[in-house]
Amino acid sequence: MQRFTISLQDSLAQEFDAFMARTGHSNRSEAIRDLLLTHLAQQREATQAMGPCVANLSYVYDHHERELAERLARLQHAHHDLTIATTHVHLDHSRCLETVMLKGPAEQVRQFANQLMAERGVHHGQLNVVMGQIGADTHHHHHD
Ligand code: NI
Repeated sequence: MQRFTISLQDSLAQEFDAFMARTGHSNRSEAIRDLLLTHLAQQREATQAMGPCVANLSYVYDHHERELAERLARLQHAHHDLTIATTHVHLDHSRCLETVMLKGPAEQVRQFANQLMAERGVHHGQLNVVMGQIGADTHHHHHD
């Protein structure tokens, strides 16, 4: 066990206390530990994990941006093996929100997601990866 001393700005400390109250943490060390574990697991899955996964990619873009909508569609067609479905929402007269559901090897899913998010005019990109082969468990399920 190692001990750290952490310095926080007052505003961040207040936000942290509010987070603890909201989530029912009464112990600061425990709350920090939970945050750290969650974040590190997300980081690992977002950057390193290999093997089968499903993932959800969301981003916002301006459809007035030159040929961007077409470039995004072209990229998704080029990776149709990874793209399960795309939902497109017209947020206002210029901005669109797209959510792309992906399935495949995590390294390929990540690479494709990064490619989409790197397109100029794509903002607020966020990838949520769930590791594991979906539907390949060997348990006996009874669906009634
Ligand atoms: Ni739109």
